Amino acid sequence: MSSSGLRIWAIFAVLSTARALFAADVPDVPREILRKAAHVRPTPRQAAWQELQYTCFTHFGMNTFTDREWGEGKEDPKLFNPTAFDARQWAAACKAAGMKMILLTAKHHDGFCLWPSRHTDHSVKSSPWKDGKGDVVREVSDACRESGLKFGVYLSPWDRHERTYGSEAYNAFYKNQLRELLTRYGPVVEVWWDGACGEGPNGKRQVYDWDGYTRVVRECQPDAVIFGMGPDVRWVGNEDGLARESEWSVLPKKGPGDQTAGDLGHRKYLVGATEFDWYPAECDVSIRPGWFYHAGQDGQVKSLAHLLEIYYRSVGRNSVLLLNVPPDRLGLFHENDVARLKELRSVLDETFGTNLAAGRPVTASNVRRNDPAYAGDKITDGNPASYWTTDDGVYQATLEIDLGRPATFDRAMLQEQFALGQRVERFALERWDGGQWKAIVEATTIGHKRLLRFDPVTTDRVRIRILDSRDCPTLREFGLYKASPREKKP
Ligand code: FUL
Repeated sequence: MSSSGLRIWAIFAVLSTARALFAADVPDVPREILRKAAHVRPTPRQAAWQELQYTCFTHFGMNTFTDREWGEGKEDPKLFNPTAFDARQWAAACKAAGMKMILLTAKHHDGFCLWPSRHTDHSVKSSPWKDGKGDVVREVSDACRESGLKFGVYLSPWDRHERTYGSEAYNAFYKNQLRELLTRYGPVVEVWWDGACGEGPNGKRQVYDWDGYTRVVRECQPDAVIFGMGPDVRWVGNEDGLARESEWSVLPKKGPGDQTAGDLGHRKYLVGATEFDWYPAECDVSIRPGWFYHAGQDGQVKSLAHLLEIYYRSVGRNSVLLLNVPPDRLGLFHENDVARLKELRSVLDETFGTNLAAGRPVTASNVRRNDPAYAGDKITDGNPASYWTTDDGVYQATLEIDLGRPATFDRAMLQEQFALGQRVERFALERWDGGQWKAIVEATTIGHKRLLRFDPVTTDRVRIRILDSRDCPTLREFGLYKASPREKKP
């Protein structure tokens, strides 16, 4: 065989092995099951939450004053005294960072309440702060409303202070606290229930009335999603802020079992499934090593490069990013954290400020019923309500985008019309090199948003190839960008 013949043979062998491996990995799931999964939709509250994209977690409370991560519940309320507390400073920093919500630890595991609860004295009302007349939840929720941010609450189910914990009476106590938080402070868009409990082998055991708690949330704040032990939003499975390479919002019913497992919505879990849930992922991570403020960590605020990595692998992988910024003992976001948030924002704005595909004509291989309402250029019109889709039974398609002139880019953004379901399993991006189409990058899921990074490419035409979709694919928006020089190489 000639050397060029050998090369062709080798390429062919590699390609067939790759195809065989993919086929072995992807079981044959009947099309009706795939279609059923593809048609599971988010509830309006889940869809609204998904659009927030980038949100702020604030761990603030007794631990801020004891330099701990988990309090014991025996702390003296007199320790809580943030001398320069200013929730507007938090809100201003979040707003400038482009975050859309503040989710506050109204009560952490130590049981100390940041609002004057009628159901316990272990709260701000027993502290010297504002002579016991202060209410952190009030001030933060007001500051959010004033600056156009949404507001969410973390109410720890595990409570190391409350004496009824471990008995049925605690469920009533917890519901009463929920009711206070959800009726006194205006709209709440997310309620956070974590599953942590460090009671140990001889510790108290609480049988939580999750269904009862859920009913209280639905009754008091029907638009709020419930995270974690609740039905609406799932923990991504790590505290590093990173979603999976393939992050599905549709999972077989009964939950994912092990939330830390890989590729939870993969076809292999769909075999034999008959019911599905929309159960999207949220990525929680702290900007510092701890969730609470520790002065000793002032020099350990995550770097710009680290935060960018998190952003691309959370917001850019069909998840919502919940980035924790812990206020200090003064009751303020620390200047180092504020500066880093600002830096991140300016780099993201620089990268995503100019979409080189905006308004450009798109030719699609298939358009549903040939109806211009679903035409290819709906993906470059900047209108999130419009989208491209195909006829039923079409699971592969191509969309060619004419950039009009050679453009250089190294970032791409794709969105499905996720309110209709999540469908795309695999797609590729290609560039026209003047004579033929060349691969840029291949990836799996899209969902609400997929961000891709690759080496700079210069071309005047790009092509999206939908390689596999559970039902007729949809695309809502598409973008091409040149990364800010302040971004390091991927
Ligand atoms: C965990 C808690 O135990 C940590 O303290 C922190 O609040 C984190 C976000 O959730 O379950």
